Amino acid sequence: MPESTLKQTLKQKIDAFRPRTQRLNKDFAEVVIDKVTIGQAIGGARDVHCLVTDISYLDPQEGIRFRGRTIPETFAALPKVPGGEQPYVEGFFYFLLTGDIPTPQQAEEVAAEWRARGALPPYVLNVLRALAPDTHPMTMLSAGVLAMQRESVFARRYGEGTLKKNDQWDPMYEDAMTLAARLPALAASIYRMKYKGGSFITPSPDLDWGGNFARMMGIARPYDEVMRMYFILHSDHESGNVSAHATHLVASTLSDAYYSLSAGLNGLAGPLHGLANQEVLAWIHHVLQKMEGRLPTAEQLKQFLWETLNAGQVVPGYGHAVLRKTDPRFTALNEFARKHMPKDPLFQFVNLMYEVAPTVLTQHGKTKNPWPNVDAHSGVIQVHYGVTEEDFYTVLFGVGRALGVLANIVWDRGLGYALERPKSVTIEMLEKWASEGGRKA
Ligand code: CMX
Repeated sequence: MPESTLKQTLKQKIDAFRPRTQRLNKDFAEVVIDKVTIGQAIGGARDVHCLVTDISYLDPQEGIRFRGRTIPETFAALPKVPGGEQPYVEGFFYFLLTGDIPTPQQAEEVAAEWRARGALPPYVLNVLRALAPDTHPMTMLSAGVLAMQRESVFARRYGEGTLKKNDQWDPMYEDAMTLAARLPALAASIYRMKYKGGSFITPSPDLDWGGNFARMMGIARPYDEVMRMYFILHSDHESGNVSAHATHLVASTLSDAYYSLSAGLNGLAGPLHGLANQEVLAWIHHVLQKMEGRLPTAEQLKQFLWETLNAGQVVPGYGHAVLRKTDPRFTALNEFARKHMPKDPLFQFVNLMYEVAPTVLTQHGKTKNPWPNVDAHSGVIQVHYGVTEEDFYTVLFGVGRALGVLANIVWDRGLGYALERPKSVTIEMLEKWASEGGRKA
């Protein structure tokens, strides 16, 4: 395959960045940028500044910026798929990797390359078929990704013993491109296998990545538009979230993209992370069942929220480890729903929750952020367009998240980021340092 504009541009960018990180590592390694507290050591390393990425940055008040651009700025700048309002996901991936807004031709070039690389090998379907029928779709996604590891270009070239450190990004890029290209077919095959009797739909040579995903799911327009937006919104949330961090951590051992993404997806499958979108729908259904199908009033919804909190459970879709305001991804989905499905009863439920839950969570007094995150909204849009199987929702999150974490591990290898290996201490040490008012150098 001839070297694409994307790959050439990426190579120039990596070469330009590499001396900057090398200089920081060599001349400024002792500069103190953060003090780790006992609370951070036992509290999940919150706010410890020890990961580096230029692909996105999450501000607690403002929310995510991709390559310096807010969500609305990103969507406005990217080239749109002809006949629609949403950008090419392929163009977004170009932007994540390079920081440059691609031309429509460059986005289409990636689209053509992903179409060429995108066929799911039959052995992957055999692996999925061998799993027990009640296997969760996230397990199927992770297993499907892992099954393809045998094709890793990175693992093969590393094994040949001739791969220089500065060249490691190249086979990582090749694996990332193949994996990204195949994810729509993998996810749609899981959906069709699990919920539609295993009747698969082939992709079209005329469609982009988002369009082909909708086609292979068997869902008519405007689901393609919904999913382009959805995948972009879920792609990247800087490096510290569990799915991004797990992918980066595993890749830091020079594991290839297949091993690394599979690990990240396993982290996404936790209810405090990506599984929350499934949990939100389950919670809504629980309330509607109790209400015999009627929408609750604000007062009734408050009671349901207190029941959940008093039972010691979290309210899914609310709170965030970094954000301290409404998640702009929630806002983007809400604006889309207001335009395209304003009368949908589940949309009305989401809006009622948005009115009521922050006050209840504030009164409850535990969470540092009583505002909704992306998972509070994403599922009801899926229901509206016919994807009612809520245990599939985290797979959709995973396909989107893959774009961000794959872009990150290409750059990890480009800049030669080190094996990740934080230091652990014992409780006894912490107690000693606590009694001495801190650790003496
Ligand atoms: N409902 C009830 N309690 C909550 C809460 C919620 N939505 N969010 C936080 N809390 C509680 C925490 O469980 C914690 O309680 P303990 O002190 O008893 O352990 C306390 O408030 C402080 O938590 P925090 O510092 O505000 O939040 P964390 O960084 O520890 O956790 C998160 C962040 C997202 C895991 C948490 O807000 C949560 O569990 N939310 C519900 C699940 C959810 O929506 N997850 C999706 C997040 C987005 C994503 O990754 O997809």
